[in-house]
Amino acid sequence: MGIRRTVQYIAGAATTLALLPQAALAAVATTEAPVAEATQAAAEAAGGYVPMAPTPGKGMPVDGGIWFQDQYSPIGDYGSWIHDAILFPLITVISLFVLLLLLWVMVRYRRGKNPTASKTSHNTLIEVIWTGVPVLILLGIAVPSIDLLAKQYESPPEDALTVKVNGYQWYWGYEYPDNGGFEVISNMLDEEEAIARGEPAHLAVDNRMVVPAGVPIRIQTIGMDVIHSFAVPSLWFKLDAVPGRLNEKALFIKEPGVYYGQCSELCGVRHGYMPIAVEALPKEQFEAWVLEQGGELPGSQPTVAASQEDGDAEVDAEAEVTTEGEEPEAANVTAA
Ligand SMILES: [Cu+2]
Repeated sequence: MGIRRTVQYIAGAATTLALLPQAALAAVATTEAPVAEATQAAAEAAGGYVPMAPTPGKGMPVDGGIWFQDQYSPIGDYGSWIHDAILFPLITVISLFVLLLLLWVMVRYRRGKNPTASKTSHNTLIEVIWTGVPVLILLGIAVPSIDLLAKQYESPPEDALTVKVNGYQWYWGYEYPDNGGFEVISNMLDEEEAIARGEPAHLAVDNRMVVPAGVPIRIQTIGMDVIHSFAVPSLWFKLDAVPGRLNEKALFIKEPGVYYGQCSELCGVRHGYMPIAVEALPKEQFEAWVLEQGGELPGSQPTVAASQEDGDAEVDAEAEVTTEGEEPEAANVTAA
């Protein structure tokens, strides 16, 4: 009866796993978007910022995926290495070993084959082994995992670029205190528009969090109403955004790309509709984007526009940022 139950349970669990709505999450848009491409080409010719087209499968979930997403940060490489090279092989070997022992006991010592049971109750050697070996295994796991934990808490270097991530019900705001303090408001695109732009549904946003690749970044998170959590799986990044508390964590993105994530703390009815899209650009392109948003570069003269018209230019620039994009009303919709 026990075995049958176990088999039923395993079969049930396997079915549940297979039916997980991976497809729903990984609705990677493969549709070509000629209109979007034409617009992109035109804007590129004009030298302006154009949202980068995502690479299918990079920085986003994939159909049927049950493994970690490919990692694009050094800490992500290390973390997934611990999983792939240490934890996963180890649990596989231990599970198979225990399964073999169970099968061996069930067959070799069944009543028919072994009518007179042994009265042995102690065996010092075996007891020392089955205590010592697990201790060594746990110590072996503890060393790299505590190391990973410590690395995840390492402070960003002093010259890191600061991006302040504000969690709102139910959208994100990205503030750039090192670049004049402008804020980019980021709302989810609806499904048709995301697919039309060649982006994954439910993950694409109107205005992305744009950052430089290959330089250290200091992410600060805060909740403006309730607790949210800023999480991007392919960057091995998750940090809660708590009201009244500024959390800080280092982020380093190895290469340019678009990396998607989601709010990972239940924050209300539209918790599932406040995705994150991080666009990492080469440093010069990032700086061009900052100037285009009306921001300034640290250590440099104020931008031409700002020096010409003083305060007015900055106010205008900020207003432009927050209302930019074709769907500014999305913010109102979510707030209603
Ligand atoms: Cu949230």
